[in-house]
Amino acid sequence: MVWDACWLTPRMPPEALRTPAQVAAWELAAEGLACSLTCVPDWGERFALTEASGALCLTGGEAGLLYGAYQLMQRHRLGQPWPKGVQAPAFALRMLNHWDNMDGTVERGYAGRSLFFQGGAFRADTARLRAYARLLASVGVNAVCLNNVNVAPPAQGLTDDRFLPDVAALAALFAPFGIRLLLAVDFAMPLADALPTADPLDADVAAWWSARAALVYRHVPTLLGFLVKADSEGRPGPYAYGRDHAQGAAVLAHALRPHGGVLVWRCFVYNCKQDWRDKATDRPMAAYENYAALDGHFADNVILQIKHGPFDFQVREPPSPLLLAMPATRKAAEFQLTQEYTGQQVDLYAMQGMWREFFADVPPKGLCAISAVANTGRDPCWTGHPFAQLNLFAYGAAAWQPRASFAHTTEAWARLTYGLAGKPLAALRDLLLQSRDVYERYTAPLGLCWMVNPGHHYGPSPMGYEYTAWGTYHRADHTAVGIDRTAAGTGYTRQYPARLRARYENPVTCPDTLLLFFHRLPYAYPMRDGRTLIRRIYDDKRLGAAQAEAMQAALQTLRGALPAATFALAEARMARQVENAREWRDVLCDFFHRLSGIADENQPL
Ligand code: GCW
Repeated sequence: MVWDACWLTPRMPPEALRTPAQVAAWELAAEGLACSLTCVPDWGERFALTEASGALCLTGGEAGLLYGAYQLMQRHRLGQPWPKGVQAPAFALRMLNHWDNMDGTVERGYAGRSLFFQGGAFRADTARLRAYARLLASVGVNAVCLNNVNVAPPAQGLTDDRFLPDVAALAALFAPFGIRLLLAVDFAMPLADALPTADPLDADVAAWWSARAALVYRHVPTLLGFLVKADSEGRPGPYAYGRDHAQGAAVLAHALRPHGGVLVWRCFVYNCKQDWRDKATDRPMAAYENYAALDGHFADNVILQIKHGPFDFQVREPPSPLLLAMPATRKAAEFQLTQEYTGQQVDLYAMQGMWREFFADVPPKGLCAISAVANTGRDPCWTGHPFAQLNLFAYGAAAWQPRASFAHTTEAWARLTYGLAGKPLAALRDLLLQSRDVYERYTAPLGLCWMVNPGHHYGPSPMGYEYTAWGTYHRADHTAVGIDRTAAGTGYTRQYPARLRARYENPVTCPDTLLLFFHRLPYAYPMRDGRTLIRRIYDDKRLGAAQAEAMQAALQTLRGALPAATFALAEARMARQVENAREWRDVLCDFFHRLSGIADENQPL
C-alpha cells in the first residue's frame, strides 16, 4: 500500500541506522543540506544551529540532533532563517496515546484500523511502522502509548511473555527516532493472574506488580512506563478497596521505580451512573473533587494526566481547574487529536487555536508533560481527512512551543505538505484557521455542549444525553437553558483561582463562548451585542451552516492545486460536512423554537 509521506520525502532512512544522530545525518544528506553535526550527549533533546562563514553546524544531544535536522529541513524548504540560540522543548515528555485495541479496531478512531494490531496480535508491517515513527519524530513527539486505556483482552498480555517480544521489537524500531513506548495496563490485572485481590495495600499485590515490572523491563529496558485509567467509566481501580488514587498509584509507581519507569495516571474520574434528577452533582467538578486534596501524596515518578477541560474534549471548554491546582504534583495536560466530538475527521476542525487559548490560562511551566489521543490509523493519508494531518503537526509544534502561532504553523504545514503558494496557500490556510469557529457555531455555540448523538457523537441530538446517567445535561426548558455553575449554583467556579473565577462567575465578564457552560439564562437574556440569547442561538446556527457552505466553495478553488486524490477526499468529506452543518442548524433551531415558543424572525422554519 502507498501512504502519504506527509511533509517528509518518501525515501526512508535505511534500517541499519540505529541512533537518532545517525538518522539526523542521513535526513540532512538526503535533503542535500551540507551541515556538520556535533553530538553533546548532555544536551539531550536540545539543539543549536550556527552558521559560520557559510558553513552550517548543528550541535545537540542525540535526540537534539534529530529535532534540529527536521527543523533545519523545514526552515530550508520554507526559506526561513535558522532559529537563534539553543532550542529546547517546552515539555520534556510529548506523548501520543493510541486508543488501539488488539483486534485492530481503534476506539474513537476515524483514520482506519490500528497501525499496531490486528486479529489479537501485533502487525508485521515494519515499513509502515518505521514511516510512522519517523513522522512522529519529525513533528516532535517522543513517547507513544500503544494500546487503549480501556484495556481489553488480550491486551493484558502486553506485559507478559506472550507479547513482550513484540513490544521489544517495536521499541527497537522506534528508538532511532527518539521515541519511547508506554503500555496501558489494567489496575485489576493481579486478579486475572489468580490473586484474590488487587488491593494496592496488599503485600502480595505489591509483589505481583514488582515482578511484573521486572519481567517487562527484562524484555524492554527502554520502556517509558505504564499508563492507567482507573475507577473511570467502569474500569477497575483503588476505590473498590477503599483506597484513594495516591495509594492506588503508589503500588505501580513503586514497582516501576527500580527500572526508571514512569506511571502516567489519568484523572478522568467521575460518576458515570448519575441520576439525571440529581442536580447537586455536577460532573465538571469531579476531577478536582477526586484529586485536589491528594496534592503532594503522589510518588515523584507519577504524572497525573488531566483532560484539558473539565468535561470530555467538547468543542469548547474552560481549562480544567485541576490543572491549575496541585502545585506539588507532576501534571500533564491531555488533548484529543482524534475528533470524537469535533467532526470525526469529516468536518474540518483545526485545533491549535484551542491549545493557544488553553496555555494562555494554564502556564506551561506548571506542567511537566503534554499528551494527546492520536488521530492516526492505517488510512493511506494516516488521519482519515488529509487536512487532519495538520492537527498532528501542530500538536508537535505546540508541544515544543505552546504559544507558537496558529497561522504560521498552518501555513508552514500547507507549504511543506503540498508545496502551495499564493492564492491556493491562502485559501487552504484560511479554511483551516476558521474551521474551529465555524464548527463551533453550528454545533455548540455559547458553550452549550453535549447535544450530540449519544454513543457515536456525530450529528445533533439535543435531548440525547438529557435523561442518561452520564452527567452531561443542559437542562433546557421553556424559559431558560444551561446550568448555573457559579458560587450560587453548583459551586464549580470555586475550584478556580481568583482570576479565572472572577472571569467566569459573572455573565457580563464571562466570554460568550462559555456563557451557557457557566450560566443558566432566560431566552430573552440581552447579549453584549444587543441581541437576545435566543436570537443569538438561531443566528449562530444559521451563520455556521452558511459558513460551512462558503468553505465548500472555497475548497473548490484548490482543485488542481492539491494532489488529485487529496482534493477528491477533501471534497467528498466537505460535502458531508455541509450536510452535517445544515442538520445541526435545522434540528437545533427547531428544538429551541418548540421549547421556547419564540420564533426565529429572520428565517422562520
Ligand atoms: O470521551 C470518552 C470516550 C471514550 C474514552 C474516554 C476516555 C477511551 O467517549 O471512548 O475511552 O473518553 O478518555 O477514557
